[in-house]
Amino acid sequence: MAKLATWILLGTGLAFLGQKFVTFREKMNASREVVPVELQNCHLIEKLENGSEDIDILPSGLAFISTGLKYPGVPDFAPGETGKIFLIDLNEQVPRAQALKISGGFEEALFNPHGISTFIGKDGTVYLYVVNHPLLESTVEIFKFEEQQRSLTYLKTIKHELLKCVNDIVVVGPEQFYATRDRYFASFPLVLLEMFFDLHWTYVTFYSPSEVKLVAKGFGTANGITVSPDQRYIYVADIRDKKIYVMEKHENWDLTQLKVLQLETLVDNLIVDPTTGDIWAGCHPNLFKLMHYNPEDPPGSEVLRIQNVLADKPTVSTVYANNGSVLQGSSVAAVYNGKILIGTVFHRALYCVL
Ligand SMILES: [Ca+2]
Ligand SMILES: [Ca+2]
Repeated sequence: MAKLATWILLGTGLAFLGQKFVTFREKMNASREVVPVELQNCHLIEKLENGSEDIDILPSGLAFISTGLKYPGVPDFAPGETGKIFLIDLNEQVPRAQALKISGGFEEALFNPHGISTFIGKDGTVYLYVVNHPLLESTVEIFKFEEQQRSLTYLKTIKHELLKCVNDIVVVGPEQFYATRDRYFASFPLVLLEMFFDLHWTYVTFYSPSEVKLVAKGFGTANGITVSPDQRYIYVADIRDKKIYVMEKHENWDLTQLKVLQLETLVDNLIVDPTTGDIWAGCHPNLFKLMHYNPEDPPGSEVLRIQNVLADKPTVSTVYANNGSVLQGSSVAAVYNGKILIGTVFHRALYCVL
């Protein structure tokens, strides 16, 4: 009798794990092959060969790009190289990428930039906030952009108990920002378990020098975050659940959920076009391929444009999709004046005229 009970228990356990694995593969879109959608007049940008995970474009057309991300579970083709912030002027006929020098005593040897966000002060000073993972910890670095010299001056580092495993940030005031946590556990085997068992333990934090608090929780893997042009709504991507949350932002910085968009692809970073309010999303058509990198069958890229996000039926269109033959692991797409810049987690960056 005891033996039978053991077999039943074992069988149930295996069936449970098998079901979890099937669900995990479905969530990662493991069987999905991307249907190509081409753009005209595209070229890969020279010097950006080691990731371009996040992009932020100033109203003047200058784009900041974070490169060289090292992150558990992500391929790394340049193990010895430290991360950098590059600048591209999208007004140029053939935009060139230039690495920004950093002054002010910043420890560049440990620079591992991830999500970024710009903020323009009342006096016109441009600040660049960067999620950094020195030794795989999480900090937020604040730099001042020196436009004449095309360089960054390091100002300060922010660390906080509620700023762990940070993926992206959006700055909403002087030293005030929202940040996403993309995993509960820091070590990669535990992250896999977290995904495998579909835990929803990640969240959004609001940070200011006087108050730090959780403002939204229960995400599978909170990832990209941005704000609407009128500053009323915060958009949060849950990459694992293939969702974009529209959150209402209140005077006390709390967020309440207004609506959720269910998509069919794994959404990474979000950028809002300041002129139209459209959301541009860098997406992973098949995240399984990114996590089990195989150069013979690489992960693809996909860019979505979401128009009228507040309407009953927003328009979602695929602007670009590639099976990895050109661009692998797209994480962000930003537009400026009829041009688009598509960045990736670990691969190259593509520039196209729309
Ligand atoms: Ca960002
Ligand atoms: Ca991201």
